[in-house]
Amino acid sequence: MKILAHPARTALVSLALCGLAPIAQAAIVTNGSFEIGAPVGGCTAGATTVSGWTVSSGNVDIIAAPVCVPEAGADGTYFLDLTGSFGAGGGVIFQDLATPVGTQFNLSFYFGANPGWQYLSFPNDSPVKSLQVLLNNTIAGQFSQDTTGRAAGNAGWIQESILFNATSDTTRLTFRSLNSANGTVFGPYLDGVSVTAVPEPATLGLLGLGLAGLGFARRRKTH
Ligand SMILES: [Ca+2]
Repeated sequence: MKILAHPARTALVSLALCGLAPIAQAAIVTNGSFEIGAPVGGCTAGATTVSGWTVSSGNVDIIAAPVCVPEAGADGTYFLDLTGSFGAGGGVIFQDLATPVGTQFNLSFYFGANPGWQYLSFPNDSPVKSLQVLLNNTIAGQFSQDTTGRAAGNAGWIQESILFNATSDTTRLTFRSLNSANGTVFGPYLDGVSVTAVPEPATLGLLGLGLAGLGFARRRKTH
C-alpha cells in the first residue's frame, strides 16, 4: 500500500522523462503489458486467447495479485504465467511486429518466476523456471530462475533486454515456456514487453563526416 504510485506523480515523472529523452521511439508491441482485455479484478487461468497475441501452443494464465497469486506485476496490474494451467507442452505466445529491414531494435521485458510450487503441491513442478525468446522462430535468448526458498509474493522480476537488427519488415516475437511437463502450473512470469527502435547516431555520423572533410581540406591546402 505504501508504494502505490500517485497518478499526478506518475504524470510528472513522465513529463520529466520526456524532457530528458525527446528522441524516445514509440513502442510497436500491442498489449505488451497484458493489461488489455484482462479480466477486471480477476484472472484467467488456462487462457488460449490473449489480446494482441496468438497462443500457439498450450495455454497461459493472465493473472494479478491478490486474487489469483500473491505476486504483483512488474508493469501495471496483469502479467502472464507462461506455463498456464495443466497444458501439455507449456505456453507459447507470439506477435508479428512491423520492423523495417536494417533498423536496430531493443526488446525489453520483465522476467519473473512463480514460487508457488513450494506452497501448493503439484508433482511435476520444477524449482527452476525458464523461458525462451525467439525472433522469426530462431532462439534469441533463454532465461532461468531458481525459485527454491523464495517466499510467496516474490516474483523475482528482472528486466531483460535483447538488441536485434531487423532482417525482414515483419519480425515474429515469440515467448516459450520451458516448464512444460504435463501437470505443471507454476511457470515463468512475463510482463512489460516492449520493442523500440534504437535511434541511429545520425548527428554523430554527420559530425564525424564533417571533421573528416575538414581534415581532408587542410591536407589539400598544405600541398
Ligand atoms: Ca502488466
